[in-house]
Amino acid sequence: MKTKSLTEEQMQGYRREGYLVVPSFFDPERLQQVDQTIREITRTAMASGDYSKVLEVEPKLVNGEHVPRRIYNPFEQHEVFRSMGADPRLLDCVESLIGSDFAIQHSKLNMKPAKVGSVVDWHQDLAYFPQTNDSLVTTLIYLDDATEQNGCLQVIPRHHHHYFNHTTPDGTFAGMITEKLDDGRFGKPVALEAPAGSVIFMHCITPHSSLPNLSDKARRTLIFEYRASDSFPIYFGPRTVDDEALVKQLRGKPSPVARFGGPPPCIPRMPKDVKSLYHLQETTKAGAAKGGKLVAA
Ligand SMILES: O=C(O)CCC(=O)C(=O)O
Repeated sequence: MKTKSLTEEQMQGYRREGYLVVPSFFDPERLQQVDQTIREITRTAMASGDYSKVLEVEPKLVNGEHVPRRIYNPFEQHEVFRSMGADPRLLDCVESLIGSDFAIQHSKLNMKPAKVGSVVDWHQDLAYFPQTNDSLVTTLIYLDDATEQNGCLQVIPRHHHHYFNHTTPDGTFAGMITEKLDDGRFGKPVALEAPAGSVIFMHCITPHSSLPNLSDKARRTLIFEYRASDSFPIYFGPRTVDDEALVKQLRGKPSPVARFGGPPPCIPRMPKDVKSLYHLQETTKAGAAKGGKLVAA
């Protein structure tokens, strides 16, 4: 099989813009396997009576039924997802971006089901989990054709060297950017439309979001996060310990030393009992709707 690591031009584009789209990276047969696996996992979880360890559902019902919005930790849950997250061609590309020693630290599958798929508000991933440096890349694999209509990913290019504010006025972590982004100061968001099988390589500080899916087509995205071996988590509570239990070295060696780099990391003061990004962002917006402020006056 032909190796498909990144070209110099693609790497430069990633460094400059903070993201890179590689269209149709995975072929339809591979996507078919993933589709089958998602159906099996969903069916089994929903039939079990307690799906909450495996997946999270949309707040809105579809035809009176719960529909999943996220499958947790797919890399842990099934060999088909593991083989995708450890695919040698994908890892070659990751290696082009963060070097030859790296681990996978997190995975998730966002389902964005037709009609009800939840919004994801603007945020920067590294604001959720501070690290000693910013040599982390997220790969987002579109499992369906993604368009603006079904809520494709949007990014704000060239803003991966600084953090936006993610706190409410009392300093609590909001899980979303609380500064005004739409007044032209930061440029226009770019909607990343691409066919099923495409991969987006996104820097861990790139601001991104996606609109709700009001169309009649799902927009599922399988997400893997990789980090250089010398990027270590900064402890900010028991959540760090839980997250670290999932980290697996995929290439090269673990590092005996931490490297410091990137903008000074923000330390998120997490509210209690946060279940997911969706849950936290919804809680923040509900607080603002009740009269709380999102942004300091
Ligand atoms: O699925 C999406 O549209 C965005 C994914 C994302 O940013 C997240 O889950 O952290």
